[in-house]
Amino acid sequence: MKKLMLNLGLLIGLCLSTAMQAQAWTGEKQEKPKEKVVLKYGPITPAHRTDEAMQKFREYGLGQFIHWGIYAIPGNEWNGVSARKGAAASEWIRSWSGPTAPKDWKDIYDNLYKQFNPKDFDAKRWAKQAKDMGAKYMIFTTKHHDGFALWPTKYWDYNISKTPYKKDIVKQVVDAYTAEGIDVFLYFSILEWNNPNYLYNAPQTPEEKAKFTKFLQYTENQLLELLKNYPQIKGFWFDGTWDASWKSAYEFTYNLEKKLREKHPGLIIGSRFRNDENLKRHFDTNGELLGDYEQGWERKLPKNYESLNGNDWDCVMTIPPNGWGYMKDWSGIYTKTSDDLIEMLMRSRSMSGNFVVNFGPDGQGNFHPEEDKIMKEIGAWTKVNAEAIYNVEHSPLSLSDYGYFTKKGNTTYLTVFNRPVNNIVRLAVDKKATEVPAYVSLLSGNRKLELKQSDIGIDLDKNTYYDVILPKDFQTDKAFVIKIEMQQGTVKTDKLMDAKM
Ligand code: JFZ
Repeated sequence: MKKLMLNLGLLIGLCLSTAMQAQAWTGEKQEKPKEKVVLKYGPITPAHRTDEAMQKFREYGLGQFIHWGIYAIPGNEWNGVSARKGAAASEWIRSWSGPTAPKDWKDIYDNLYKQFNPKDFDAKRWAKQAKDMGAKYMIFTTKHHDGFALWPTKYWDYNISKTPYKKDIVKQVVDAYTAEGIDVFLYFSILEWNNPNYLYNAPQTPEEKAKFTKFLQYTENQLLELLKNYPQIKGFWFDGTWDASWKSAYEFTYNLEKKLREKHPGLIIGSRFRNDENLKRHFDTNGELLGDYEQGWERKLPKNYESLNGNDWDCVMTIPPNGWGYMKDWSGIYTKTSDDLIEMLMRSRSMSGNFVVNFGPDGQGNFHPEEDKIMKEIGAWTKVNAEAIYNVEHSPLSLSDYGYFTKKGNTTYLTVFNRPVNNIVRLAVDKKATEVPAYVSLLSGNRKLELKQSDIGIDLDKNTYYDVILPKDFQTDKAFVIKIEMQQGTVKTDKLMDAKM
């Protein structure tokens, strides 16, 4: 039995990355059955909620994710040994095993909370920094897979009140960000590695069933506790919902989602909370989204707008390749630059999605110095280009190699990442379009730009072209936005004579 447990531990440890891959979201369109199947545990909310909370969600544009917990103490290494080449990413370090892992590692980890005392933690400073970056919402880890709760939960002793720090961290974060006008969503992992009542497989025996029922009740208690303690929150961001145990509890999870929504009108829940009775996650058996927005875009982006089927979505992104919690050492790996992140932000916005950048503060409550720098750089950019980022949506203009289009009413924005060598930005407009560019300017400095139609007249081309001339004296090393006012009108095309062939 002991050997089995050991093997299981090893297996879980080593296969976590593989397991994640098996989970990996492909972004492919969900297959729909020919005839709609009647489901008892399908979606609870309509496909495209039109209430105020959801309308605001669509306007957010940029978000901040924060992964913080006990794993911030090791910071992805222990006694000088980096876990980076092992199985575990930063916040997964508890699952470290194999020859590189310290002896009794899980035991060491499970006692680290006795040292958790972040003397520099200042939620107001974090919130101020997030606001300066331009974040309109934030997602905060209340409890990750290690089960440690950053709020003083009544339902499990392994929580912040048992650390030398003692004070409620979730409350400070919710209050400080809300005061800055940033909406707060709470990250919550269902899966718990060290909870004796948690099961990976679907419960079979009466003992297992009794245990898992206790676990489900505990989860419900904690979620209701969070809603009661922090009524300002706008939504939950669920994780760790992929195990067969949770999937088998679809009747319970359906009722729980209903309960949470009744207690908290307007609550936003993504597609990673529960599955239907056929164990379909994210999308149900009929291909309908389960939850209010598609929550599968983790460190990846949709290939195009059409593939999203009009669903709301957000993308959450790490700065290092993977690793959400604090990593002491950023050397030897590619870490995304503010330019990379701004590019992904605008790519997301051009497909009507939100983009959420993750930060992992250290054990004292400080961001990595590089994270401080990235926040500042993104902030400098979002300040100047706010109009093109917030409260905008996908534009029907043809995709462009210069950058990404976003749109609000009659105004279209082109964020240019690739500046043409001849300084002529050529916009393709369908010859049958009923709206055409009428006035263009540089968003930064509000400088009017020359616009002319260039109907280059290639046979079989459905488009005509509008040229925007960039002044040679306009120099920048960052992406910039061309603001295009569209006007009702039809396109004039030059046609001289068709050749006889
Ligand atoms: C999960 C966590 O395991 C991870 O530690 C982090 O908190 C992240 C935000 O969420 O990781 C996942 C979950 C789902 C997928 C990928 C990574 N997925 O569906 O592709």
